[in-house]
Amino acid sequence: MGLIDQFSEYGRWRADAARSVGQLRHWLTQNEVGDAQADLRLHYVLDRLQEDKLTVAFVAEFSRGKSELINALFFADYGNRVLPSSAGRTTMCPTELQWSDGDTPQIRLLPIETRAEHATVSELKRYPEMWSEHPLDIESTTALQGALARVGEVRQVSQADAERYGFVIDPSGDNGLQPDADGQVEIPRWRHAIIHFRHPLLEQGLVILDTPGLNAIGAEPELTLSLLPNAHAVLFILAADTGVTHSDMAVWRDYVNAGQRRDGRLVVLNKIDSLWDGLRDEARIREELDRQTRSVARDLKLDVAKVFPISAQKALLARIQNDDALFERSQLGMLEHALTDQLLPAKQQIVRTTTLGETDDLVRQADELLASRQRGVQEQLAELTELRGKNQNVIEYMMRKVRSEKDEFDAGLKKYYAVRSVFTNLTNNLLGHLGLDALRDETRRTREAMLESSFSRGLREAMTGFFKHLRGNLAKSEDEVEEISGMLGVMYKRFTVEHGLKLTPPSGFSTLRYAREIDQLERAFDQQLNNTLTLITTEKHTLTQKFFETVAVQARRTFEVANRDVEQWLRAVMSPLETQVREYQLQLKRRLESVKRIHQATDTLEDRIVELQQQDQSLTKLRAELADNASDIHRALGASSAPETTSIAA
Ligand SMILES: Nc1nc2c(ncn2[C@@H]2O[C@H](COP(=O)(O)OP(=O)(O)OP(=O)(O)O)[C@@H](O)[C@H]2O)c(=O)[nH]1
Ligand SMILES: [Mg+2]
Repeated sequence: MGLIDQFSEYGRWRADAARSVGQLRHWLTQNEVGDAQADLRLHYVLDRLQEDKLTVAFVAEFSRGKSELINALFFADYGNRVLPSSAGRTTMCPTELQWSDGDTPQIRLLPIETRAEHATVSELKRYPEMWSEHPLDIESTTALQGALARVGEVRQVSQADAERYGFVIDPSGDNGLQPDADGQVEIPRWRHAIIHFRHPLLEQGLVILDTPGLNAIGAEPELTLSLLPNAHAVLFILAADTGVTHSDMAVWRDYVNAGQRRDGRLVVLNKIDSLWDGLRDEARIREELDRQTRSVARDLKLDVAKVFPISAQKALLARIQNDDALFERSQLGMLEHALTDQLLPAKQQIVRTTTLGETDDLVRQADELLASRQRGVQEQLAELTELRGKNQNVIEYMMRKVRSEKDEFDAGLKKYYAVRSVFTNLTNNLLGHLGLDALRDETRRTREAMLESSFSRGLREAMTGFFKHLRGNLAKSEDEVEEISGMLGVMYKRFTVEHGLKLTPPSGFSTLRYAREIDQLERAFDQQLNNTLTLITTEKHTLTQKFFETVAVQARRTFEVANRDVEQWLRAVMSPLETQVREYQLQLKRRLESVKRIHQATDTLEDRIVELQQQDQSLTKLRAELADNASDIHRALGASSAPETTSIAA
């Protein structure tokens, strides 16, 4: 199956999953089993299923064929090159290709001048007025090519301006931009491009990130600190006619291999057609190709199976001309397989696990509620059946019994409310440490410290302090989470043992994930800092501050997620207990009333028994429907077993 087919299948899979989750949500509301909380959680699950993006980034030194490979993989249907690809530097700014419902076809360009300010690209995405927007004419391939060629536009500026935008100048041209005779340098006109383009793959949530060659990459820290580490797959491209050069190695080391994650990284050895010189025979060509592939694997310290020799240009040509033999020879098919085999299943597994984590939990809660309702009904039935033919005295005894049970429970409730206020205090502490206010203060402090220090040691100290502070806050949060967990555990146990509520012990929560993200961010930052140590001090300063702004945005993202997760966890651990306590109170009241009524008129006893039997049956039916809903979701997501539910005799 081709990439397009696999991806549309993945899109259908998500749509099916969303449909089944939607059904559960509808059913819970209709039967009044869920609460507002559960509804909100399912709403988030649906949101996530609907706008699930998958980013594939293409990274290489200039002219290795990134844009050509994107054309061959995704845009051959247009019968021509869609993205500009030519000798020399073509793509001058990072370019995202994407499509969401409601978009109009257009190219949005962020002027390079915005680099003079502190704002990062992801922040600027929220301000449309900062971008230059141009509609795309998708009917005409030529018009489309013309519009997309804008990602290659350049400008001449003074050296001072170029430095203000974070570019490095080097008169020799080896380690930076080389000034021309008039002292001007050429820089990209745009800082970032977003192309909204309707394409089956992009509609399903694929985001393609094309990047420019090394020099331009080097100046935009956001790529290395945020865009690339967050991509689901990174394709690193080399060319067979140049081999692995020094600057290829630098790109690999600093931009592809820098982070912790090694999965989803594929190496492409492009332009293998340069070996088809018409002089060598097939066997010799194959030998040469094997040799090159092995040597690339050795240089990059990779398994040979991770290196894919291809010809992007011939693959594009073959697809346009429907030439199967040429496509076969281009070997693009193997790269496509690797992409679909590794990328989609891994992504699908994550979506599956997070979706089921939520739905299974909610189904279990709903079933616990129904089960406890049913237990209540069955107990009443048993009591009333016993009462058949018994005299007033016995009924009075029953009433006293229920009353004393109720009193006991009320006493338990008092303790529960006391503990709950302690819980609220602990929660406030937790949110204080994890909160965004604390983070904002620390970010401001670090930024000021960096501005004041004039030596690289000071810069480094300020940053080390920043990361240490964040980790400290995470550690404190972890302690508070533990305290809350412990307290809840005791409370859950009390209600289970003393009052017979059926509660699954609360699940734990760990901040380890966020601490890891912060560690990774610090490592990436250190790497960046080491790369800039060779620069003169003023440049180092501006660059480091730019890095820091990106780091701050990434850190805030991590903390935002941590906050959302911890709030969801707090609700998830509290709400089953609250729901069950409320439910139990209601049952006691109902039992008391029913015995009272019988006390007043023993002749309604038989009617009441019939009524309870009907309630019991309809609860059994509801629980079966709920289980059906859950299995539907499991089936749609392609997970084998249905979730466990409490079994009680119906
Ligand atoms: N022979 C041959 N040439 C190729 C192949 N793939 C790309 N090229 C050529 O290599 C040149 C550079 O290709 P691009 O796609 O522009 O490379 P890029 O990596 O996007 O380069 P920048 O955008 O400048 O960073 C173009 O002239 C392509 O036609 C290939 O498989 N074989
Ligand atoms: Mg390009």
